Amino acid sequence: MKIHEKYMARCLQLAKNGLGTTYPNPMVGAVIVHNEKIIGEGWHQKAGEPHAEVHAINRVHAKEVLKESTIYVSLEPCSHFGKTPPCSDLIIASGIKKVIIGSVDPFAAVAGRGIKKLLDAGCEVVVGVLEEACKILNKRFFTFHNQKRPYVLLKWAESNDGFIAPNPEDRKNRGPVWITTPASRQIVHKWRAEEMAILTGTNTVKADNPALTTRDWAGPSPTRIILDRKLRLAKSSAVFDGKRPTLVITESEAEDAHNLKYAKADFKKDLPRQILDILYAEGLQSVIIEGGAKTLASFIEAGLWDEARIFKGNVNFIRGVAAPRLVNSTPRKVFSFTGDQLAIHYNV
Ligand code: AOF
Ligand code: ZN
Repeated sequence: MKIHEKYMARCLQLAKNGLGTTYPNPMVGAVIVHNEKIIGEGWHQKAGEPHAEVHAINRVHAKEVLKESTIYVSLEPCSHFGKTPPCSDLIIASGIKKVIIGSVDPFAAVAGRGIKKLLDAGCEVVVGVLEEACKILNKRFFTFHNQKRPYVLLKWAESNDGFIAPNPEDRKNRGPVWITTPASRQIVHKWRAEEMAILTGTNTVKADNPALTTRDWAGPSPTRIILDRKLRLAKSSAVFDGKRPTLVITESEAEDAHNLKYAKADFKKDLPRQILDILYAEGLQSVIIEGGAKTLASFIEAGLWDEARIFKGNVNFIRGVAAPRLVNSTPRKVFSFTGDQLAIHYNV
């Protein structure tokens, strides 16, 4: 492996220590190298706390060697006064002359200004080392700032013969239907804990009465986004239990209440786009869409999705609600889980 890639890979490794705690900030790692030895390392741990570069510089004992050292950082050093002062100023003041950067920061307050500051101060700057990996690590942050919308994940389970739910008649006759095994519920709850929002449509709330929480996984529950065009969903639905922040998207008027907010949209046209605009305005950097078929299909048709996670079970439904079909799936990511490793349970 080439030398820059080697140290940038270490930055990425360090950055991942911030998984789940840096939001809404990205995960960032930094490494300081002197005579081919790492003399300081750091990562951004929590929004409001020092950035990766600050920790790395603080870890160097012999500050006088900084002027002969190189700093590697997975994201462009910042140029703005946010909750903390600019890292590019700190690097310049430390005497470091060589800065190797993974990716430009898409955040509008930085977006190249950190690099400019460093160049203006006479630093040698290299940009784009392991760039793709740096962007993938913070895919939610990059999508949010570059595309002005949250990162969109689609999730569903389908029967072996391609149905997302059995026919309502069969549901009555057959009782509970499992697409795969119970272990999947835990995986799904882990996934929910990794996202900022979880969205489901009216029919799914009616049919399954899901709570959309992470009760089988130790992690935060995302904000629930519920589509309820005419506000006809039962107030007793689990999603309206008031225990988690919940945002209802509707055409009707309603008063906000504890943990319950309403946002208006026109359901007749470009609904997925409007939904993502609402989530962007709320500062939500990602959303996992857990059906049903109609809601999933509307995002697929609009091309507004980034990743799909599909469980394929062994059971056959013969008839039912057809699973969504992915169109234009490149360059998006599609993960399929087959066999009995994962499960989705349909309540009846
Ligand atoms: C860096 N190094 O380790 C991180 C950066 O409010 P603040 O001061 O924490 O600034 C947050 C912004 O700083 C964030 O949106 C992103 O653009 C950048 N994050 N920058 O130089 C870091 N975490
Ligand atoms: Zn910074």
